[in-house]
Amino acid sequence: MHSYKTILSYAFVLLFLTACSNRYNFTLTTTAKVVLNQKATASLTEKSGKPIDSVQFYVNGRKIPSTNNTANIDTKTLGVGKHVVSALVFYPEKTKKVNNSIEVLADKPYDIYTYEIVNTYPHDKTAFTQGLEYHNGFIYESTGRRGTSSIRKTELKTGKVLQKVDIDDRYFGEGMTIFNNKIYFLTWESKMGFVYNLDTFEKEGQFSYGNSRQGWGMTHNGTELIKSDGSSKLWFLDPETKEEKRSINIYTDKNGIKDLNELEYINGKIYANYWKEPLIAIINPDNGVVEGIANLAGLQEQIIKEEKITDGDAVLNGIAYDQENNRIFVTGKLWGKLYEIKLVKK
Ligand SMILES: [Ca+2]
Repeated sequence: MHSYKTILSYAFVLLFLTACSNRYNFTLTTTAKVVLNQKATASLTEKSGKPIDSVQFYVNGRKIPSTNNTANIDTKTLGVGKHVVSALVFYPEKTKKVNNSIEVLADKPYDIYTYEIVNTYPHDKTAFTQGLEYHNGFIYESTGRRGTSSIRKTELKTGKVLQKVDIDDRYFGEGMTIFNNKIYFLTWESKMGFVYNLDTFEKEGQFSYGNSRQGWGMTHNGTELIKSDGSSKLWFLDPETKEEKRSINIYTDKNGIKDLNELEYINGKIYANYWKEPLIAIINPDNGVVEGIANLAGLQEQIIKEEKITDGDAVLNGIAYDQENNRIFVTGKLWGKLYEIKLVKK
């Protein structure tokens, strides 16, 4: 005779087996890595072929068309970078969401550029350069670190600081750009940006960040402010509302570029220093593809040697462009020189 306990354990085993046979095991398969403009797919399967009523597919939360539990993903519209792919599965009396991702890489390798020095100018070697911009014959610069953060207007030829506003010690200053006679300035971790009058350097307003991580570099394309946040993303802001309207991922044909920092918009491309590297990425703003990388390692080595710089953070950081005379200026944090350079394709 079976004991009460044995009958109970039989019942549990039976219950477990029934539950297993009813359990659905979904797999969302995606093209893991794909090249921009190439086809990618996402498809949903159930391990033992159990009946599925229907599946809806989403990329970055946006629904895409599908047939027979499979969807084609348009990489051209998505642009480069990592994108979230989800499938919402409808099966007898239930729904389940399954997630995966795809990574879209640039469709061609980047060009390599080297540099030629055209002119050398003095630069305040105590300036921890975060933002650099040329405007109406002057160099405007923002500096960082708590206690030494500032915005300044300097004379190109002498490096002399003509006008300066010190930033409250609470803030670590970051990048800046000039748009419609205003200076837009970022702080690092405070999730706060400030707006200054270009002529008087008086503070006129402030704004908080949206989904971007932090404040790093800034430039503009004539209609939108462009902001880096130390990730591989660039954000486009409405200058009026400061709302982050959209973002793009910055990728080569192999990987994303992290720690994007000081920015400059030059002839329809975004030039970006990235933190701790003596390199400038030349980016297509339409799709985030890195089309070129300028290697300025020689320039950085030269100044570190010349000025016996020991601070490990004294890296290349600062790109300014004089559109009228087609001049590119670069400098670095705590560098005593500012260079006019020409980039030469290798
Ligand atoms: Ca700049």
